[in-house]
Amino acid sequence: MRTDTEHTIYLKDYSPSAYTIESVVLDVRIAPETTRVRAQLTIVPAANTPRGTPLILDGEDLRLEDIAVDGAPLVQLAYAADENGLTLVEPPNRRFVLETLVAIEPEANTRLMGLYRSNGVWCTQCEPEGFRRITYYLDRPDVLATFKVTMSADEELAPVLLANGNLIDKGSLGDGKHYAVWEDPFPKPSYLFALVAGDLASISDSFTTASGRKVDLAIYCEHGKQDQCHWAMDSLKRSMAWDEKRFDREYDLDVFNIVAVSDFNFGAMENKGLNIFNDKLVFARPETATDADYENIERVIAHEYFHNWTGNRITCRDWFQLCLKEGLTVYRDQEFTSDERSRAVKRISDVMKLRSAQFPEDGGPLAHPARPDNYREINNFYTPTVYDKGAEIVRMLATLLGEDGFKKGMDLYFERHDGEATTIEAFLACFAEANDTDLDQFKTWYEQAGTPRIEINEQFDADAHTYTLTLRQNTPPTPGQPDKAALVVPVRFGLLGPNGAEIGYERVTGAEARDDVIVLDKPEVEVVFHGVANRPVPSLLRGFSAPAILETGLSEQDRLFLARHDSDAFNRWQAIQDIGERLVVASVNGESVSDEATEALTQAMAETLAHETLDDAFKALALNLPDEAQIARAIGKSVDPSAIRASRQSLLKQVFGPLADRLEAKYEALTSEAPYTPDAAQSGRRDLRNRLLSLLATVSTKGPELAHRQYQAAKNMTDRFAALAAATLAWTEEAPSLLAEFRTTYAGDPLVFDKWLAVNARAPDDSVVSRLQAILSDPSFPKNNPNRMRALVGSFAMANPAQFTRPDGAGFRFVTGAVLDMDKRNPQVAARLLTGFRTWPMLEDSRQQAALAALHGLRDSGALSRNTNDILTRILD
Ligand code: 0A1
Ligand code: ZN
Repeated sequence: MRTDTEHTIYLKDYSPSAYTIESVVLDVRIAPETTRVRAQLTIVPAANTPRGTPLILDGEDLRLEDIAVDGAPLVQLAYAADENGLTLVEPPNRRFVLETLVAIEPEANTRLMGLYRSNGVWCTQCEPEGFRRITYYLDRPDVLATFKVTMSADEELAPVLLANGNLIDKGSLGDGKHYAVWEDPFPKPSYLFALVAGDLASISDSFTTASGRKVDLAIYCEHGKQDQCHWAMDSLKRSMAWDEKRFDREYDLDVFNIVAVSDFNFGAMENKGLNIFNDKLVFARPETATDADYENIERVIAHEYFHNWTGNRITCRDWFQLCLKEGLTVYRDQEFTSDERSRAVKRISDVMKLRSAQFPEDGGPLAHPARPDNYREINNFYTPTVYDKGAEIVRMLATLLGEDGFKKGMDLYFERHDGEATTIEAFLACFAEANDTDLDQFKTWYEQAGTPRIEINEQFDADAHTYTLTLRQNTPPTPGQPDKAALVVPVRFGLLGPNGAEIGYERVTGAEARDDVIVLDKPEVEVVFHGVANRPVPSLLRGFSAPAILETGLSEQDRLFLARHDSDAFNRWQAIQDIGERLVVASVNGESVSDEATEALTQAMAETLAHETLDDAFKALALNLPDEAQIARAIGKSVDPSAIRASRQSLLKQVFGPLADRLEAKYEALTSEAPYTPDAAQSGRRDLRNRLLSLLATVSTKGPELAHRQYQAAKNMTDRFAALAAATLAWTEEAPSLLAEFRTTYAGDPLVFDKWLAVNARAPDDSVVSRLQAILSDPSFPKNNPNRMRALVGSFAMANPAQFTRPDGAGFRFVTGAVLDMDKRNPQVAARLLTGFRTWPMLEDSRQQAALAALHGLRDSGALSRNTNDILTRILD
């Protein structure tokens, strides 16, 4: 069905631009309804560009009002402007200045790409292809120019005027208007351009870099919200210090500004010196933000700041290289959180996220390599694969090369490519050279889609005192890639002796085993450990050392042993999850689950709960069964999400029911009167307490009452929302009234409204779809706001599998209906909501038919945007 090849762009077709732009001088006259942009581009033909090569500039939704070359107006035949851009038919064969004047309408811009207006504030989003909606340009990341921007606006409507770089001039223009001039000395691609104009409040602070440069920091927001910006500021300063300490990276401008806006398609954007944020990733105070919000803010502030070196100073040659900046920057923000909080807990949470978001993508119709080799719509490639698998690939490099080797590679990368737009090949070459090694095969991770499966066999020879591990890898086919090559898989391991301690061995033969890492780089490798007196229990893929699915064939006994003794916290958690997963899967498959098996798991959970040294946040993650989506992935085909839910709920009761008294006692013991702080220790304690509440709401008759009580008594949003979620997800009798109360209490706060929408969307009862439909159909529902739509529709499609996949199709139709409606205004967000369907081929037949009917209905409903059409076509392929 993949017939639409005319818009497909291929990596193999990359060629450098025939023209470059050295410098940009912009004059942006901001005014309600029509904003005018005068651009002076200093353009140079590349050395090998033949005379007379047309100059093709990108442009979208622009009205050209004036055009001149070196000050002389252009005659009609010398250029052509259409809906895709502007062509100069025969530009000068030397450096020249092209001047254009265009009119744009930010108020009508509901796509939120280019210059748009959010809550009265003019702001921009240019990555990946938004700059072309502001002026005609070579809108590609390998064209790097310096920018000088003069902005003017009505002083009352927009007292604050911000752009990239340093402020070099400002003043009054009379007539109630004023102006500001910003200059960014660092050459940058157009996607990093930003400006903001509006009536904003701010908080300010400063940071002195290691080399003594004082940087002025400010966070801008709507009036009255300043007190909610302090956590973001604190996170920024810690990020700046961390990047100096860990990667020797200092900030390079005199100012660093952050602006919070209410309408934003993604999380945040790393524009040079002027980061623009979705306000949900800035605002925090204990009464309205949860611990998870605080942690997210810290993470994303760090992420965008880290982009200054990995993304801005060194950028991407083309959009195929997106994970060069994103995978690496996610890796860096993960390391930051690990250093600031608990490394083990962070790793487990990241792997849970990878499995819930990236694995389904990698195993379904939307699978693509971390570096794709073709795309129709680049906006659809800001994916968990590019970001999170991209980070896993960098992490594997660090595992294979060791801390020092990895640092050497990073140092060389920063030194060699500063100021450039580069590629994955250039990045890998730095690590290969710095470590005198070959990474050619390793590169396959970037080029091959799909999650590898690793199968393990073991053999103990009591006479020879040898213990042999055989590791096999296999990556299933993905769209367009039927045959897969062997990857370089670092398998971190340990061998546990009878008392749970690591055993020693004399020597290893067979495959390469560096310290505690076996390198699985062929379809099959064998490792023989000599001098082993008793059969050890292997702990494999420690710390989740590769983004793979591990099949060990270990017995329940071995898994219980690991759950009790493994010194690797990740694998300890994994062992408990594996036991739970096997029990739920067996029960869904109608196999009998012995009392003994559930009792053993109950016992393991009891030990975890009572453990003296494991931290609270770890316990919160361990005291659970894998979620419904994880069970579905383990089953793999003909999935019936309702059956999974039923089995899982009943197993929760069997496993945790006998512990109800202990859960409750611990729940009470964790009560704290300490004033709220968002640090790891205190939030871990709340995590565990709220995890116990959620279990109690499901397995104990007292649970609903406890949830109700906690809801009323809560002194912060973490505890209040956790109580509401516990009641709603267990659909207790009080759930509807608590939901109603929450809605009224926080009526004025859009970010809390999102929490309410998201928890409503996850309710398990059969009326959920009609309730959601009613919410969405209310004329006052802010349908243009991406956060609201994602909270309601996205949460339903992604986090309520049993209701989304109802066999009557009502869940599917609710989502396609919302997508169709959203697509008219904001195609990027619509396309993303539609990815909720990415696992439909895994469903049992009647649900598959219902999903297909809804998808075909969408396809037949008229003209869809390129974004939505691209996702739809790939899903149906
Ligand atoms: N570079 C940003 C992500 C981003 C991408 C596209 C956007 O608008 C369409 C906005 C942000 C990041 O990684 O944070
Ligand atoms: Zn990023």
